[in-house]
Amino acid sequence: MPYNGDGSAWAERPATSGMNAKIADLDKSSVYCPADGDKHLSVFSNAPVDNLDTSMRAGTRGPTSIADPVARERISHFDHERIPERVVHARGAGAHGTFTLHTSLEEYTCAKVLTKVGQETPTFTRFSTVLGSSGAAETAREVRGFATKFYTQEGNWDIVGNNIPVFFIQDGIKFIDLIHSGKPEPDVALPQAQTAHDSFWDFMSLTPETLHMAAWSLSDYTIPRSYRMMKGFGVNTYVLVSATGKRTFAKFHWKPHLGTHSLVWDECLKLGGQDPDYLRRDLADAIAGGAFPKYEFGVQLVSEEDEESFDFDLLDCTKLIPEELVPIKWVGTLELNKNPTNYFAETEQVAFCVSNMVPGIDFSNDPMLQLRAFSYFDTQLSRLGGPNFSSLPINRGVCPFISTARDGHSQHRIQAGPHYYPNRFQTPNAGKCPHGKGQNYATSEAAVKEAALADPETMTFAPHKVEGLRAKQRPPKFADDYTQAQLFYNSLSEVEQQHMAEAFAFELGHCDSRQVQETMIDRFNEMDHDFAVTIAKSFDYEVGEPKHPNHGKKTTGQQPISMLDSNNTFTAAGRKVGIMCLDGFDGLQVSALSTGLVAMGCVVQFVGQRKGPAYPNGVKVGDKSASGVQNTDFPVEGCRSTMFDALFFPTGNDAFAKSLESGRVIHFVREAFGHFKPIAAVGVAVPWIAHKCLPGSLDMKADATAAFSSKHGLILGQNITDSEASAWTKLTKGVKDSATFGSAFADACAAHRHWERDVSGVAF
Ligand code: HDE
Repeated sequence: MPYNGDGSAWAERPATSGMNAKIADLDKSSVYCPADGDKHLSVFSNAPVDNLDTSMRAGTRGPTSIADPVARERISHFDHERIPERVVHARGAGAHGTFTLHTSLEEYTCAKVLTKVGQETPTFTRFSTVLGSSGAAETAREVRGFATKFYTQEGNWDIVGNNIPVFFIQDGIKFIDLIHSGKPEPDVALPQAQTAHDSFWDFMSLTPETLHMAAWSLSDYTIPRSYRMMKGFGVNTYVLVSATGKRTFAKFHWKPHLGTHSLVWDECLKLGGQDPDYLRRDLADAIAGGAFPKYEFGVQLVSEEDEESFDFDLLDCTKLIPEELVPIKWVGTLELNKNPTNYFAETEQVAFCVSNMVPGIDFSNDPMLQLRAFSYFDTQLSRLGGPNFSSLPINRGVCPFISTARDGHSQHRIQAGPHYYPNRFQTPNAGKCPHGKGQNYATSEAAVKEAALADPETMTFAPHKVEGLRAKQRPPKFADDYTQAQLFYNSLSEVEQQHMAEAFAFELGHCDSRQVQETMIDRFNEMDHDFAVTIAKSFDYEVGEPKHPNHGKKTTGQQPISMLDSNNTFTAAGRKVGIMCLDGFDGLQVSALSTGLVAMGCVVQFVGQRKGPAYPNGVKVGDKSASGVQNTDFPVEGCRSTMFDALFFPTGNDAFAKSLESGRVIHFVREAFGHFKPIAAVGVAVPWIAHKCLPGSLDMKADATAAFSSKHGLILGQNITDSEASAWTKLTKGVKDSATFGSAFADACAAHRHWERDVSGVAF
C-alpha cells in the first residue's frame, strides 16, 4: 500500500498498543487534526479566529490596518518559518523504530541498550544524501547518511554513520575543504548534489588519503536502490567499556534484511527528473504498507592488547577491518515501523550529536571522531537556534534527568530546584538517573580508576592512559593510502568494476581541467594499473608504469563488499512489480500472478491506459461495475519503467495486442531490459517482445519446446494458458525453484538484476 497522500494520515493518533516510550512522549506534544475536533482555529494567544480570508481594512477599498493581529501574526510567522538547512546531509528522510537486542555484549560494555536481551529501545533514524540541498534529487551519485538515535533508559545514544565503512579523510580538520570542494562551485552555485565537477576531483586528486573512499564513491554504493536495501556503518572506531573498566575497540555495522542493492546509473539520471523523491517515497510507502524495513546491528570488537596488531591503524577511518581478521558479531535488530507525523518537527529538527553517548560507550582517539564530537553539538546551536535544542520533542530523552543548565532561547523545561552543583539537596551519588551520578573529583590516576570501577555508571569516561608529544602529527600507519583501495577493487565483481570505470568517465567527463583528469587517473594507477588504463581510454591519456603493484587480495564476509557475493541477501520481497493492464488484458493471469507476488512481499502496481479502471478481456470498455475491472495506479503516460523493479505483460485480446504497439509501451520493455530488470510475458506479448521491442537481442529458439523459457531474467510463456493453474499459483519464495512460470519470475525478481544480458544493441 503506498503512502497515503490524501491527508488521512494527518489525523492518525498512534494506537495505544505497539506504542513505544518515545512515540508516547511525542504524543504529548502532538495535535491531531481533525481528530482533536474540540480545537478551534486560533492565533497564538489561542483566541478563536473567524476570518482567515480577508485582512482588516480602513474602508472597503482602503489601506490594510496594522491593527489586525491575525494578519500580522500570520505574516510574521510565515516570514520566519525557515531554519538553516544542515551544512551537510541537508536532504533526508526519517522514520521511527524499535531496536531489540538479541545477544548481550555484557562482557564488553555496561551500556544497558547493549546488554539487556529482549529490551526494546525506541529509535529515530534519518537517511540522507551529503552534498545536495534539502530539495535536491535523491538519485544523484552521493554517499548516504545512516543516523540512528536510540532513546535509551540511560539517555540518548546517537550513531551517526554512513552507508560506506570508510571515509574520505583521516583528520577532521580537512573536512571543511572536502565539503567545500564537493558543494556547488562558489561563483554560480552549480552543479547541485553531485561531485561531477572540477573542484571536487581537484581536491581528491591532490589528497592521496582519499583514494580508498574515491573507489567506494565511484561504485554502486553511492546509488542505492532503496534505504531499505542499504548498509550502515559507524565508520569511526568507538570504545566499549565493561562494568569492570575493560576497554574494547568497536566498529558498528547495520545489515539490511532485504540485502544490499543498487540502481543503475542511467536509471538515476532519469529518476532525478521523474521522481526526485524516489528514496523517501520508497521508505514512506514501505512503512505505510506494513513492510517494515529491518536491519541487523553488529559489532567488530578488538581488545586493547590487539590494538597494534594490524597493518593499518584502528584510529584511521579511511580503513576498514576486514572480516577475515575480525568477524562481525550480530547482536540486535532495528525495525523501522512508523512514519513521522510532521516532517519539520521530527525529521528536520532531529539533532544527531556524535557526543550523545551513554555509560559504557566511549570515543577512541580517532582524529575524525574527536572533532566530530564537537561539530554536531555546535552546529545545532545555529541550525536550531540556541542551546535548548535537546529539549525539542524529537530530541528529548525518555529517561528522567536533572540538570543545572538553565535559561537560554526557547527554554522548554520548567525545572525546579537549585541550578548549581554540588548543593545541599543532591549529594554526588544521590541522583535518580545515571546521569545524576558519576561526578567524581578524584585527581590521582589511581583514585580515578578506583572511583570508576566502584561505580559502573561512570564508565562513559573510564580512565585510560594518554601520553606523548603535543604536536601536529599523524601516526605512521596512516601513511598507506592504497592497500585497502586495492582490497576494495579486487573484492568487486567484474560487472561492478566496469560500473566504476563508467562512473569515472561520467564524473571526470564533467570536469574541464585536463590536470584534474590526469592527476586523478594517476591516483587510480596507485590502486590498479589495469583500471587506470581502462579509465584513461575515455581521456586519451597514457598511463605511466604501475605505481604499487596490486597485491591481489580480496575480502568477503557477512557484509561482503561485492553486492553480487552469495553472502548478500537476494529476495523478491520488497520488489516493485509493474503489471501492464491495457484494455483487453487477461484478467485471470493478472489476478493470479499479482496475488502470488503480494503474498511473497512484493509491491504490485498496475499500469493502464488511464488512472482508474482497466477493462479485461471480455468486459466492455466503460462497464465499471463488471467483475475483473482492475483499478490502475498509473496511466502509461504517468510512469516509466524506472519506477518498477520488474515488469509483467499478460496476454490479451486484439485490442490489447494493438495497444502494445504504442511507442511508449515498447520503450517500457527496452528500458527495463537495458536496466537488466526481470521481464515476464505471456501469449501475444511474447512475439511482440521478441520482434518489436528487442529484435536481435533474444535467442527465442533455445527453449521453443518448453511451456515457457527463462533466460537472463526474461520469462516468456507464449503458449501458457489460464487453465494451467500451476503456472500461476505455485509461486515459491524466489529461492531457485523455477518449475513454474510464476516461480521462475519470482526467482528472476529475487536476483534483482540480470547482468549477463547483452544490452549493447538496445536503444533505451
Ligand atoms: Fe558529519 N556532520 N561531519 N560525518 N554527518 C553533520 O551535523 C562533520 C562525518 C554524518 O541525519 C552535521 O547535525 C564534521 C563522518 C551524517 O542529521 C555537521 C566532520 C561521517 C550526518 C557535520 C564530519 C559523517 C552528518 C550537519 C569531520 C560518517 C547527518 C548537520 C570531523 C561516519 C545526520 C548536523 C542527520 C551531519 C560535521 C564527518 C556522517 C556539520 C565536522 C566521518 C550521517 O555537524
